[in-house]
Formats: sequence, C-alpha cells, structure tokens
Amino acid sequence: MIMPEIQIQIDLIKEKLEKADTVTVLTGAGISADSGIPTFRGTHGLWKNHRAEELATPAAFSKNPKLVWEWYDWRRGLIASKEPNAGHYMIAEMEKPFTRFHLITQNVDGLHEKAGSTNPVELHGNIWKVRCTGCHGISFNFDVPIKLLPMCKECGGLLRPHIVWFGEPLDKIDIEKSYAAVQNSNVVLIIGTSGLVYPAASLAGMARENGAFVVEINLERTPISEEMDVTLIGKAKDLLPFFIR
Ligand code: BV8
Ligand code: ZN
Repeated sequence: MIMPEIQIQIDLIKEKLEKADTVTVLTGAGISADSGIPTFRGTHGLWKNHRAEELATPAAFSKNPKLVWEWYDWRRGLIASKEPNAGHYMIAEMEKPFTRFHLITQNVDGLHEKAGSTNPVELHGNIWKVRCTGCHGISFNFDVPIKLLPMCKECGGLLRPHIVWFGEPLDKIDIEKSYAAVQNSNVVLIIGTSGLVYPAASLAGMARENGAFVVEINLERTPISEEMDVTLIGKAKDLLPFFIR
C-alpha cells in the first residue's frame, strides 16, 4: 500500500521521465545493500571491523600492504558470493527507453555490469581490477582468495587494488564524463548514497544548476537532500520498478 504523498512523488517523477531524453543515474552502496553487501556508513557499515576511511588509503597500503590486501581479499570473497538485486536490474533496463542514458557508480563491486548495465562509469574503481605499483598496468583478477602479496607478471612490481582511495584523485576521464552527463541530463536519479564523499557528492548540485530534475532515492534524508527536487524514502529495489516503462 503506497502512502498518498509517496504516490504523488512517484507520479511527478514518472511524468519527468516520460518527457526526458537524457537521464543519468548515480549510485552508492545503498543499491547493493539489498544484495547483502554492507554499506559504508550504515549501522552495519563495518567491513570486518574496519572502516573504509582507515584502510582505503595509500598511507595504509604503504605501511601495511598485507593488512590492506587481507581486507580487500575478505571483501572480494564476500562480493563474489552475492548477486545483483532488482534495483541493479531495473537500472540496466533503464538504458533502453531513453535517447541517452548514463550510469555513474561509486560502488566497486561490479554488480551493475553483472546485472547487464553496459557502460557504468566506476568513479571509485573496481574491486576485481588490480594495478601494478611498478609499471601501472591494469588487469582483471578474480582469484578468491587472492595469493598474497600479488606481484605483477610483467615487471614483478607489487599489485594494488585498482580502487580510488581517500586522498587519491579520481580518474580525469571519469570525472569529465560524469560532469558532462549531469550537466546535460533532463532527469538525474541519485540512488543509495549518503552524499558524503566528494567529488561524487557534488554531482547532484551540478545537475540542479544545469536545469536537471534531481531525485534522491534513499532510506533516509541525507546532507544533499536539500539539493534535490524530490527525496523518495524507501528501498531502491522496491521503488525503481515504478519508473520502468
Ligand atoms: C579526492 C573506495 C582529491 C574505497 C571510496 C572536497 C573535494 C574533494 C575531496 C574532498 C572534499 N572533501 C573531502 C574530501 C576528501 C575525500 C572525501 O570526500 N572525504 C569524505 C569522507 C569527507 N575525498 C577523496 O579523498 C576523494 N579524492 O577528492 O582527491 C585530490 C585531487 C588531486 C590530487 C590528490 C587528491 C576520493 C574519494 C573516493 C574514496 N574511495 N571507495 C573502497 O571502497 O575500498 S569512497 C567510499 O564511500 C565508497 O566508494 C562508497 O561508494 C563511497 C560513498 O559511500 P556511499 O556509497 O554513499 O555509501 P554509504 O554507506 O555512505 O551510504 C549508503 C547510503 O545508502 C545511505 O544513505 C543509506 O541510507 C542508503 N541505503 C541503504 N540501503 C538502501 C539505501 N538506499 C536505497 N535503498 C536501500 N536498500
Ligand atoms: Zn608491473
């Protein structure tokens, strides 16, 4: 049973999507929560008793690469056992009806592609990719568990997760693609993110400044809620089916 005020919001969003030819979706850990993957800052927001901010840093890796790799190996093992949920599949479906559709994700779990999304911008990297600290070569590695410490076959250098850590710059091309997407969209959906991590959190305001109708889908209001046209409270997997033609 949908509350009347939620139904009004859903109808308004559907109306905007009907008229849209360019749509951008930005996702955070909340879209994977319904797949059983812990979020970063929610009540269960711990990763094996560690907070992302303390281990997802270059300093932590240079100080103790084994600890950081053990933590990522644990996360890779957890993610490998999970499947995309209805929210991921709905977003993959959304690619069809619009002239232009962009998916930008802060998630590193690879579940959007597993659900059929064709070209997500993975702003914070991908937990299934490794990068050599010597020759900077990037490759996929799906070993679970991964043999620690992993070394580059080309140059013997130490491999690291190809993930953007705190204090590291995001990939320039990914940032440019994301800015262009939100600056040229009629509708932007911000799904399952606490809106705390920059520069990803600045995309909502940028979209609004450029005339997009901006919708947040979350279990609760967030620090970027006041930048939204509509904040729809609920689970992504329950709400997204309303917007699929
Ligand atoms: C950089 C990889 C500069 C690690 C991650 C201003 C400008 C620029 C930088 C900064 C700035 N202010 C502060 C900074 C520094 C920092 C930052 O933002 N810090 C924060 C904590 C204040 N930013 C950086 O360091 C970035 N780098 O800017 O570099 C620079 C430039 C040049 C040269 C040198 C440096 C790098 C940021 C990337 C960090 N890496 N991840 C890993 O995963 O191992 S960030 C990490 O947080 C994850 O990637 C995650 O995706 C991201 C955001 O978290 P969320 O996805 O939002 O997850 P969260 O748990 O917080 O929230 C989940 C939400 O879902 C909740 O709201 C919940 O209610 C909701 N939810 C739950 N279930 C559901 C749901 N919603 C719907 N349905 C459900 N079922
Ligand atoms: Zn190498």
